[in-house]
Amino acid sequence: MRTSEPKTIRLKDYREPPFLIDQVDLRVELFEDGARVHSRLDVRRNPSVQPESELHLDGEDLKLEEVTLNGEHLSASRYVVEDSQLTIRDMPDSAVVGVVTWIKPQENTRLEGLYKSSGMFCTQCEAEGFRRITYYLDRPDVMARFRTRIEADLKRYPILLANGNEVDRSPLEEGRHQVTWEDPFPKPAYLFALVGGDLVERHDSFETVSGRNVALRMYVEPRNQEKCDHALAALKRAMRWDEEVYGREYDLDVFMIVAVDDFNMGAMENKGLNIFNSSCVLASPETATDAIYDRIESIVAHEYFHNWSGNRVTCRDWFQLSLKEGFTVFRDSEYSADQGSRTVNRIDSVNMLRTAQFAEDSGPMAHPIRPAEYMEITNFYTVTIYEKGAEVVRMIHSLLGPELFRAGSDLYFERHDGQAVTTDDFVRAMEDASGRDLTQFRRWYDQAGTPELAIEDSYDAASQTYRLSISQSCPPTPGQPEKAPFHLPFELGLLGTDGQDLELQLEGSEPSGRSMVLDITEPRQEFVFTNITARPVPSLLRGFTAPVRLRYPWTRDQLMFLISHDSDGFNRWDASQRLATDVIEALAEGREAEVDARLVSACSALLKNDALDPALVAKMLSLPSLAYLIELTPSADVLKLHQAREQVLTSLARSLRDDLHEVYQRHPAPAAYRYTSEDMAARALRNMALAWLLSINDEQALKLARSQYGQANNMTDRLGALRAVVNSDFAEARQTLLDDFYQQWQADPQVVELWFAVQAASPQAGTLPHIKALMEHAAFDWKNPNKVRSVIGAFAGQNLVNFHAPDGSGYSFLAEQVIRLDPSNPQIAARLVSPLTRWKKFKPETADAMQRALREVMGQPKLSRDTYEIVSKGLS
Ligand code: 0A1
Ligand code: ZN
Repeated sequence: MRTSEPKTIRLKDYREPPFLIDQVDLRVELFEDGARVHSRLDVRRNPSVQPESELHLDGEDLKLEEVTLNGEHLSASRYVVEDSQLTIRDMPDSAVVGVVTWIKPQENTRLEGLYKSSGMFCTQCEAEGFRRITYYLDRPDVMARFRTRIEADLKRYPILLANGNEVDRSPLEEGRHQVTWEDPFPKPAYLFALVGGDLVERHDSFETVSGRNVALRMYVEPRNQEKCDHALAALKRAMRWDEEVYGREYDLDVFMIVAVDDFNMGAMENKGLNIFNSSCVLASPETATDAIYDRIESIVAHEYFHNWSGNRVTCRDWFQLSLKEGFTVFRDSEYSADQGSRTVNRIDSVNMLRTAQFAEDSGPMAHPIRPAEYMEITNFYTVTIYEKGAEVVRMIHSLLGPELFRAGSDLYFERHDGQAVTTDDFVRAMEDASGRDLTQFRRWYDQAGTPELAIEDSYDAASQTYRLSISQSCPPTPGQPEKAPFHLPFELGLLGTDGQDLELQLEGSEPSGRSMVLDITEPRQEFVFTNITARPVPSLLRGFTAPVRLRYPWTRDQLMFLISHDSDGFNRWDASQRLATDVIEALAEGREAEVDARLVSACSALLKNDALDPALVAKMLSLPSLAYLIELTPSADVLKLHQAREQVLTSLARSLRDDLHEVYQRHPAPAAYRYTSEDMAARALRNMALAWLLSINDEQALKLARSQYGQANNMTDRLGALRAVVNSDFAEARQTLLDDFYQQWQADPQVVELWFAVQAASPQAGTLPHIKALMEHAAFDWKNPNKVRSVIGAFAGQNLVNFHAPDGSGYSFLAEQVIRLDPSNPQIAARLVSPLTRWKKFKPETADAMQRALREVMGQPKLSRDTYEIVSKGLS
């Protein structure tokens, strides 16, 4: 057991900083055995708070070499160095504080602060990494101008980068050189970045709406030069989109992107110098799948959009994280929707929200999008802060409509440019610009949990009225037993017997079109629609206008009707998922023995439907994931759900075998790879057909898979074939293709990660002994988060049948790996352990075994604050 509990930080304890920093001058000397950081801070007392005589600067794992005040050495009696802070006594009203520290980037396995990754120096300062570089007021409401001079060996590190614009460079003695950067925009330290390495530079440029020319540069290791085109193209599209949709222009002369292999998260929005995990920015058709292309498109846009939503206007404190993350995810998802199919995009976001965020919201780590407390802030970069945060902004967009929302965002940026603000400031700008009262709506920011909407309806033929009643409730979450009602937009339509949307007219109101948005504010509300000549089929919560669970007693026939007729593409897909879920649950619970023929006929019709967007067809045909089915089921029995799902899959594949072969032939691969919605949809459908056919060990499909694997000119098709074979019973073919794949791609770390993940996530290939063997593989590397994620993360997060093996071996395996990783990279260890904290979702024996594994982790003497927080909350 850890001897002391980490401190809990609370929003209610927020105080303005007692000191402010106007200017930071850094001189960073990079060496082979460490780095010396000389820092000069222009510090002054904050006039708006009670004066304090001591200045406390944050610092971790630093070796302090010197402290000066206004250029004078400070005597030992004037300062105190402790574990995580440097205190300067008798601070004058203003002074230049000079600090020299020595750090060891080479030994930094946490990947926070300054570290080395494949021979290059780089930084990650969000959330509290800057204090691992030098002593500082490391909090987002302290905003300063930074000037950064980097010195290093010219041959090893010809490229030296920092935020802002380059202002000076010169050679130095002993083969060294210096480059100096100046960032004119005041920023919190979490946006600081520095890079030093032997990198190649890809140039491009962008002319902004006002005619300024911005140099775009991408820096990668030489072997990756051919993998930059997609990110650069996406960047230019995102820059234009932000001008057109939000009126936001870029503000520096240069915008830089750097790719690094070792990175804890996806990417980071450092001012003018975005740093990316290689897997989220590098792509070529041969090495990256369509899903990766999409991911890059959205992450490049996301980081770019932060330049306004995050950098120009930043967060006052870390409780406000969703201010920048929720808004920026909303912005990037709208951007992505504008690039391809809006419906398919929405389906992907909702799928992930309902699987991962709803699970988080019903577990021990449930927190509001503006949490009230935390132990370790890096644990709060969650699907709740990001994805639910984005849904909350989306609801404001739906309630206000696009014009007033834009007016609100204009006001927000104008009013708060250069400030560190709160989610409340954001909502207030929306209110002020629109005249709408969002008082009740604000509950979304401080109440956790997923609201449930129970819908009842009745039709009265005599009065030709249709009555809909909507009741809302929200289950308790840790520390919040009772919830007040939420304000949410609820879009709906009513389908007549011919499948057409009916004209909607609420009693006592004017007609309001064929789809309308209701304002839900009360625990229970009733709506009466008039002039309805026959009982309609309701299409509820169109486009998923609110992040809620919807309960309505749909019959399978109603769902079939929606699948074929709903004018809302999202709800068509949703109906297909509800139908499949209902069928799978009935089998798992033993209420039915055979797969309902209606599901087969719905799928058959979809396969033959060439009027619908093939991308939507592919989504509708995808069965709900096991993770989603678990999320829906109280006291889940993983094996039973998995078997029922497999039964549905194989029975569909058997009944539709000919149709699947036909679909496969109807969507042949074009001669050259194109990243277009049309081609991606064809690949999705083709690979889905292949996977279904291989699930029934279809010999002919194995031939198709082998030849697709051999001839593919892109990674989507190659990996699609490989995955289908790996997940089939063709053990020999599986091994042959896996070996061949590794042979061919072993020099490319991103592709090797795909190779690991395909095996680790496979119910067939990813049994525990095989996972252990993968961890012994030469390409596995404990220091590289992507490798850890692609093997251990994929096993515990995606390979649910094997992870939940009834003997509990998956759980103790995971506990062991978390214990092993925690001392070197606590951030990743804490993320890895989280599947074990979901024990309440499972049947009692499973839950017990999961808790035992958690207790094993908890028993470790030196657990990090990161892992301690997740595990201790997970056990409560
Ligand atoms: N702000 C980045 C993601 C990020 C978050 C935390 C990090 O370290 C704890 C690193 C990156 C984004 O939203 O893209
Ligand atoms: Zn972000």
